[in-house]
Amino acid sequence: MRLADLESLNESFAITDHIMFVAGPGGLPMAKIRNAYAAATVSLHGGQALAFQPHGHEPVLWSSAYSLYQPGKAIRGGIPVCWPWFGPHPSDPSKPAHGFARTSLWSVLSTAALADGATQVRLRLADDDTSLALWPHVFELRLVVTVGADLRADLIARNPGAASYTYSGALHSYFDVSDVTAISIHGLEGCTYIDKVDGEQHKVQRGAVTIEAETDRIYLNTAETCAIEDPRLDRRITVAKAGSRTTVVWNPWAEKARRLADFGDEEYHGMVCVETANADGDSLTVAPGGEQRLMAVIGVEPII
Ligand code: TA6
Repeated sequence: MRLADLESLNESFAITDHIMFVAGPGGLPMAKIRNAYAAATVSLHGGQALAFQPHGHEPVLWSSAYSLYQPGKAIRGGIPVCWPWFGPHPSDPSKPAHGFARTSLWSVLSTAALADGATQVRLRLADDDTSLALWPHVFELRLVVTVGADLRADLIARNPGAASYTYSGALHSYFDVSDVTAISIHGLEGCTYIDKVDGEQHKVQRGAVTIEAETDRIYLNTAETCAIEDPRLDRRITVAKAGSRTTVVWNPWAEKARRLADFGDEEYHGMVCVETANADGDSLTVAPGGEQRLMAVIGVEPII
């Protein structure tokens, strides 16, 4: 982004002791947030929270050291916005996986220093020739990121058009863990899930989720808060949600990590995705003039 554009962003939206806009890796425009509670980074490329670190804690969100910070490429880490489809396009494999929102440049609607000391930034993405060529619907997407002791992300899908549209998607959150084989994920006990690394079989989760191999599961019919327990960091990362009936757990493990250009061969040891999704049968329809909201609230607490 040109310096003049950054200067304009800061003139309009910077708030002392809360938020300012900088050129991040690859020159991509980013909001740097720092307040009494935490530090965070939100990329305008992709509308993507990239970092969240409450003061006194280790980083909560994970990003790959091999991310490609380039227009048209998704950033590997943070909370990618998968929209208006989750995973491969339902019928056209030539279209980008997880939709186009995470590779588009979002604009800033507003910033605010909230009464409780949190910082809020509101981003917007709307249809253009590029999106219409991929998905023939007018839309307005808003992402509201609120940074306090927790990180809250609200993804609001609006329909300014005259016909309904149906979408799937996710807040595809990447979390930083000490060692993926040392953690356990709670909140999904007893849930049915689609095991995408075992023939899309439907299985039932017995006990907490633990990870010892490539893991790619869509948990169905769950609105539960998940907790990633990480004894080696003496912390529990909580992921609460609203507007979502599916939760996705993913770790690529060694072989898939090696195949991904923007994922270090050994990075899979230190991350796990717990995604707040509208995936599989959890697609949503927005009537003309209507909206749907997907929300995730990410917190961190000691394990006591
Ligand atoms: O997290 C679920 C998933 O759909 C996995 O199947 C894997 O493809 C992952 O998303 C990452 O997708 P990406 O397109 O970002 O490489």
